[in-house]
Amino acid sequence: MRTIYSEDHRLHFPQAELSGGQFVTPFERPSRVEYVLNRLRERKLTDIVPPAAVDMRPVQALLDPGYLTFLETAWDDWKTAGMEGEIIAANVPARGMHMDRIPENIDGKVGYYCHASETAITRGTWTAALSSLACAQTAQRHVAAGAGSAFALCRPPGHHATADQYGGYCFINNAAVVAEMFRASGAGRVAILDIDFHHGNGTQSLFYDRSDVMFASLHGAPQETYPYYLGYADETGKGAGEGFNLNYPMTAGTGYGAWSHALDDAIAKIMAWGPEALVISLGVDAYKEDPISFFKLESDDFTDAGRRIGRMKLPTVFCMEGGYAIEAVGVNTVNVLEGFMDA
Ligand code: OKP
Ligand code: ZN
Repeated sequence: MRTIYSEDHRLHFPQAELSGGQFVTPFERPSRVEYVLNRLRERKLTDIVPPAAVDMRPVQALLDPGYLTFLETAWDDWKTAGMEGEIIAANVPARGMHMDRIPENIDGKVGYYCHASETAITRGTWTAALSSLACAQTAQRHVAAGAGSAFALCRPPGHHATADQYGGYCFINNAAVVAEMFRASGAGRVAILDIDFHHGNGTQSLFYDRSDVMFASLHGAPQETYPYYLGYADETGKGAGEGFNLNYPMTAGTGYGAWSHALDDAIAKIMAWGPEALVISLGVDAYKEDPISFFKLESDDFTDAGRRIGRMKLPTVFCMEGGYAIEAVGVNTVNVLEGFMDA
């Protein structure tokens, strides 16, 4: 399986993340990717290529143009306004306030376009987010051209980003753009399966009223973990999209028995629908040692999960999402890919 990778991800590394009332080194840091690259090479998965130039057309169709302009210009506007530090949202439109009037002041704009203040924007964030997107797009073209599968080593991740909000370390929803590109390249039905520990709220929101893209997510229950305000099992889609959104929230301590049961259920429902392409939001933070998550998967479980996904025998693009037990991220990620190829 080919990996698409750009070193431009390094341009996004905020000094700090707000966590538990302290500023800490961000969990989502560049070294995560180094561990994945090293493990790929160790396992002789050495077909690692840079992405082609990003194509903004499918992105503009899916996301809010004002949001994209905001991301592109936020750093300059922030500095022009005399701000000393990195961009962190301090004010957000809350209950009882206007949800649809965009402030002129950059500090206000930041809150309008952000849903979680742990995520900072830096000078290089936009370039890094575009390089992450470019990896996903190049992987999609490779698979649409008949490759069978590809691994987009995306960083920063994407599944929490909506049409007009960043947060949860995500800025542009790579997996959603890939699904949209599969549709544009002729696939009538596309499934997105999100196995990251966190609910893919951004992906869900982007396709919630659509019947051409099915979204299934296995994740920590929103009562207990980020993103807190979305990801319940009764969110099944709306309008034409009713029945095309599948959430599998699971409680703290969930191990591979219950998790793989949910995975099998999601896979069965996806296969019964008959999609022509599959996008995997590949986070490995369901791992037992993950510092910000609470599932109990072992490294070998990721191989088994990859095998189950491989048995779907669908053209598949893997988009890297989370995983913060840094030294294990490479092994766990590559285990999924090897299980997939071994199916
Ligand atoms: C992104 B992805 C740490 C809290 C972190 C945000 C988690 C974002 C996860 N104190 N909250 O889905 O792996
Ligand atoms: Zn996650």
